[in-house]
Order: sequence, then structure tokens, then C-alpha cells
Amino acid sequence: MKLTTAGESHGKALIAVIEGLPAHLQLDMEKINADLALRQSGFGRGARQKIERDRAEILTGVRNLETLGSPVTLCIYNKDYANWTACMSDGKCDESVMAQKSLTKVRPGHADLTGVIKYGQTDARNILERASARETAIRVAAGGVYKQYLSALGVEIGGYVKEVCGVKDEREYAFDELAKAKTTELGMLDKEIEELAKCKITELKKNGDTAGGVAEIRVKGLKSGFGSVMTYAEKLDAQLAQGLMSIQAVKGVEVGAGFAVAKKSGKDIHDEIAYENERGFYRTTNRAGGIEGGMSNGEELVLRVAMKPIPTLMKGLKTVEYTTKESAVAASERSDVCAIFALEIIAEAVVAEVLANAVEKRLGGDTMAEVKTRYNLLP
Ligand code: EPS
Repeated sequence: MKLTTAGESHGKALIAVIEGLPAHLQLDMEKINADLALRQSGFGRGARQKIERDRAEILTGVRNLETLGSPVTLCIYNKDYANWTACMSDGKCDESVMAQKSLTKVRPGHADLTGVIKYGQTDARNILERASARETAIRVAAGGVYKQYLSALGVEIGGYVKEVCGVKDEREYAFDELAKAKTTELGMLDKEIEELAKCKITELKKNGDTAGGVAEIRVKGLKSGFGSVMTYAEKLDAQLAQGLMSIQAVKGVEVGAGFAVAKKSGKDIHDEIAYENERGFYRTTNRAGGIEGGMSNGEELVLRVAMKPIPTLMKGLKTVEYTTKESAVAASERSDVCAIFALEIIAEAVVAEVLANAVEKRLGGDTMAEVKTRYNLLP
């Protein structure tokens, strides 16, 4: 299965094309739109989210709410395009509006500077429009399709926000407790810690500053053997890390105990193996996070993703104006203070994409019935 996304932050629309889905996958668009609404929510989001009301529209590949096996195209129209037509149109733009909206005081931590040099631009808007995390809206829509493919096999994905700018929830939660996170303001499961995190965001906002955080993503019901021990590029943890690192602002990914493995001895890290007639083989602990040797081992997948603070600061950092090369204060334009709740939703979508691909690689199948039969035959 192949996913391509396209679209600029203030352009007409965002598009995703998914190739390789089997026929007869029933799609519930309301579930996809619910994820899109969650991605827009969360304490610390900016004014843009008051303009957009993201809803995915299907343009191709689906008839009567079922996939046909042909490429599925999803589209989200940017409502804000109406306010940006003069300088974001594919036709002739208004030079004065373009100049007014241009960005040359390149932002530290953003794609601005490296992007303008690489693509021979002077206006970083030609870079930031694609670098923008607005692109994640369409990845969440596509992820919603992959989630429904996995759900048909009994594979479910959940998650929560574990940390916001140093305010951390140290507790571990059972998978069934995670759904509650979607009903909170910041995606955190502990009310008191969430209040502290909100205070932190409010304080940072007052100072023209921003926050990142950590989200934990979990997967229940994935059988063992997805990914590969034979080919490095097909290792499941490698593919998950690639997918998660591709999300805007992500700087770190952990699987299971993650970086803590380096602090402990083998006896305290490796998960002992047991067997019961009804359950089959299982691990008595899950520090490996459900992946050994690049393959799922049948335990829950446990992944954590670290997001850096958003690089658009209302009190800009020191920089250099790109055209004059003079010292300057970095550009600040409307943005979010914290988008960690969004990251949690986006990371679920990306994990769904990677896992659906791993399932398709192993099982193939032109119809959902074939995929399900093959999945159910696995130990
Ligand atoms: C973003 C800047 C802001 C964010 C945007 C990501 O957009 P704007 O410049 O229009 O205020 O709100 O994220 C989204 C629009 C979104 O839907 O997630 C950036 O520079 O990355």
C-alpha cells in the first residue's frame, strides 16, 4: 500500500492518495471525521483551528461506502484559503499581498532557512507552506482508513499524552484506560497533572514561548510475526520509527523501555517467555514494547514520541534576515503554543499506516475477506 499526500497549509486543499487497499473495506467516515476533530482540539492550539472545520471527502476509490480496490483519494478543503487566495492562488498572485505575507526573518528550529537555500527561494513562505503541520490533517484522514482496515482484523490503536514541557505522568495505564484521554483537554489521563500542564502552557504563552511533549501510542491485538528479521528495511520497529519521525516537530521515538534499556542489565530488561495452552507463548513483562528482532511478538506495541516546542515563537529568537544578511528577530506569525494532543492523534494515524502496510506485505489479499481469512489462520 502506498500513501502520497499533497497540499499547502493555506492552499486550496490537502489530498491523500492510497494505493493498494483491498476491495470491500467498509468505511465509516464519521470515525475519520471524529479523529480530524480531535486533531484540531487540545489546550494550546492557535486561532487557525477556529477557522477550519476539517472533514474528509472521498474523491475516488469508494462506492456505496466500500473500497473498490482502486486508489482511494481523500480531500480536506482549507477554509482559510478564502483569506489567502490573493497570495496562494495557482494563478497570478497579487505582488503586494505576496510581499506582505513573505517571510525572510527565518525562524530557528523551522525548515525556513535550509529550505530557501535548497530550493532556490528568497521567501520562506514557499517552504513553510509545505513544512507546516497542517499536512498532518490529511495524514490523520488516511490513517483513519488504515485504522478501519486493522480494526477489521481486531487490531486497535490507542494512546495518551504523557508529558508536556517537563510536566510528566509517570503512571502506566492498561490499554482499556486509554480511551478516556480523548475526552480530556490535553489528552492526559491524570486530571491533576493535566491541570499543571495547562498552567505551564498558559505561562509559556504569556512569555511568547511554546511547548512540546511526549505522547505514548499503544497497539492491541496485533499477532506475532509482522515486520521482518531477514531484511533490515522491513524491520517493524525501523518502519515505525521512520513513520513517527516523519511527523513535523518529532525529534525522538522510543519502543518499549526505549532509552532506559541502556541503563539496565539484561536480567532486568529482557521479557521472560511463558506458555499456557489457551494463550500460547507470551512474555511475562513487556519491556521490548511488543517487538523483538524487528518483528511483532504478539504483545502490545508500546511507542513513545517526543515533540519539540513549536518553532514559531511570539517573542522571536535571534536570527538573520535572509536577503540582507543583517541580524534580526525571527518572524512570528499566528501559530500554536502547544500541539501535543494533535501529535497523539497524528501518531496513531501514522502507526496505523505502518502496521497496515506490514499486514499487507505479509498477507496480501485483493478482498477484505481474503485478508481476514489469512489473518485468522495465523497463530
Ligand atoms: C503551523 C502554523 C499554524 C498552525 C498549523 C501549523 O497555522 P497558521 O499559520 O495558519 O496559523 O495552526 O497547523 C494547522 C493549520 C493544523 O491544522 O494543524 C505551522 O507553521 O506548522
